[in-house]
Amino acid sequence: MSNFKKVALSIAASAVVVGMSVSAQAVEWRGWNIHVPGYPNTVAMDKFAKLVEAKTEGRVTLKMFHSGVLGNQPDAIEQVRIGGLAVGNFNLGPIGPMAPEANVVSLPFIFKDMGHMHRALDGAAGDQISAGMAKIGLISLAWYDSGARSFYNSKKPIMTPADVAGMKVRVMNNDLYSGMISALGGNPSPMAFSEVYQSLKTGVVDGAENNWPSYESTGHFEVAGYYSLSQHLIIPECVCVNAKAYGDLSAADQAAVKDAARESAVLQRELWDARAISSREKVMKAGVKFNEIPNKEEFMSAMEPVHAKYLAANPALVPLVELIKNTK
Ligand code: BDP
Repeated sequence: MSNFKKVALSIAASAVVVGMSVSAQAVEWRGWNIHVPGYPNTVAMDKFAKLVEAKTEGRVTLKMFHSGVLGNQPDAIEQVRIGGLAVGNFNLGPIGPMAPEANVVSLPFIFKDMGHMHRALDGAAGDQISAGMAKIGLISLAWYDSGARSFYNSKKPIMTPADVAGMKVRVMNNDLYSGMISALGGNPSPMAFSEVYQSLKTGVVDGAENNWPSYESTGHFEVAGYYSLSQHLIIPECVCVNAKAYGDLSAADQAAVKDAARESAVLQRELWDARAISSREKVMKAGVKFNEIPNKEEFMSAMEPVHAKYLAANPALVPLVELIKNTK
């Protein structure tokens, strides 16, 4: 054997030894979260981090980065997919364009209410959605709540679809949301969450759509004071982990991490319900003009073409959509 080969072999052998000792050491994960301190997801993700460390007896530690400091959501999803980051609390909205099964939750009005969404996600439909996410490298360990999204704007109360016509409305990055605004005759403007406040304030957009807690925590209510209860989207969120980082753990540690996520989700849902009420109270006290939608069916039928177009382009998803609609 040449000297060169001997050296190469011994380097390879020591690399194996180093590799083994590394895997026996603690794994340090970094986690992304878009929300500010005190938000239900932030508190729950911190609890997740604590539980991960406790339940794996320190073999896995998780350092959470909140307030979107590690970047916008589409980029963070990509990072968790490729392993630049291990963990993220993601809304399924911006995951949808990459994972077709996960995109069905972004069809307007697909869920009747939060209970329907929970039953679907906790059942067979949730399993199919998780499997679709796993195909793109995201393991969904648990589902978090994100309430129902409604329209808000700086101009006027929205009562009928015609009121949205001509309005410039910010949406999350997903063609389904752009299609939804266009179907109402509005002009969709996909943009990062962090840019919405300034865009509303300067009139770059007239409105946006979100749940009560995000409308309040971002201060959007200060610059877009009409909130109209359309509840057109009920989008679940995940505690997602990079598939390889998760796959590299022992079976026992995988179970521990999953347990930790599920326990954090129980807390998140409790905190969510409380925050939805307190956020609503806070913005109402601040003078937000709130209205119910007299006839939601008008919005449902105006948005129906979004479903039809999507399913015509993705016929393989028809059974999943049916499964969700038929979940009692
Ligand atoms: C919030 C979600 C967050 C999204 C945000 C948005 O929790 O993940 O980034 O909406 O509208 O409700 O971008």
